[in-house]
Amino acid sequence: MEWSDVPGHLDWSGEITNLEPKLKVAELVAERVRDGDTIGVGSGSTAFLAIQAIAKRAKEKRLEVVAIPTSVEVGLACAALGVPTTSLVHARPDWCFDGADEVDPDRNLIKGRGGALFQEKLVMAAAPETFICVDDSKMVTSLGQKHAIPLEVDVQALRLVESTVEREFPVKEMALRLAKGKDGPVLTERGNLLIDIRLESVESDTQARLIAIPGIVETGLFMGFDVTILKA
Ligand code: ABF
Repeated sequence: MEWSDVPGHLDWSGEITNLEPKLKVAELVAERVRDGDTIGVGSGSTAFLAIQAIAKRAKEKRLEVVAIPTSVEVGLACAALGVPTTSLVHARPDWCFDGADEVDPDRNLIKGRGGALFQEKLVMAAAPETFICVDDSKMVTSLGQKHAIPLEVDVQALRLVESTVEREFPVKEMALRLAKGKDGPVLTERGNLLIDIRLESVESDTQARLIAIPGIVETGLFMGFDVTILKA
């Protein structure tokens, strides 16, 4: 399947990697749906396959579901699939599902490769139950092994945040995320920048110390959420 086949997808031309396990885990998510559920819907290819499976099951079994999307992109996919949407302003999810970039043995996560980390964290925080849909490639022994940690940063605070992070953390690499074609920075749905950082190590207080820096709006470290890992 090409990502360009995905209804509502705005800007991605690659193939969905590890499609088979992602399809299996999408079915596992769809099996959890009950009539009347309000579901927080994550972003990324695994979450997309899951909402696709949910839409199919809801249609077949005549289940009424409402989605709370974590990005414009997945909101458009919901619309294309005929799944009605609402927002956290109006409703709370009964449960939510999402993908991840890394999962450690304590179920801490790195997320945010797609830049939707702010809304993803809000929806996760609002949901009493969260399912993280991954394949084996996402499992790590400690966070930061494969992926950088995304930081969502206010535009005006870019230089301040860069210098503060350099001073206070053992930074291996730090890069402003650039748009495809590198003709400018990626802007999040909230109009913020993204900085991707690699640290020597991620400690239990790293999230708290990062979020305390003025100008960092949110980070892609999802630590201490009581999530259930769904793995095919
Ligand atoms: C979202 O999509 C992000 O938080 C995460 O970075 C990414 C995972 O994408 P995929 O399922 O395509 O690997 O969940």
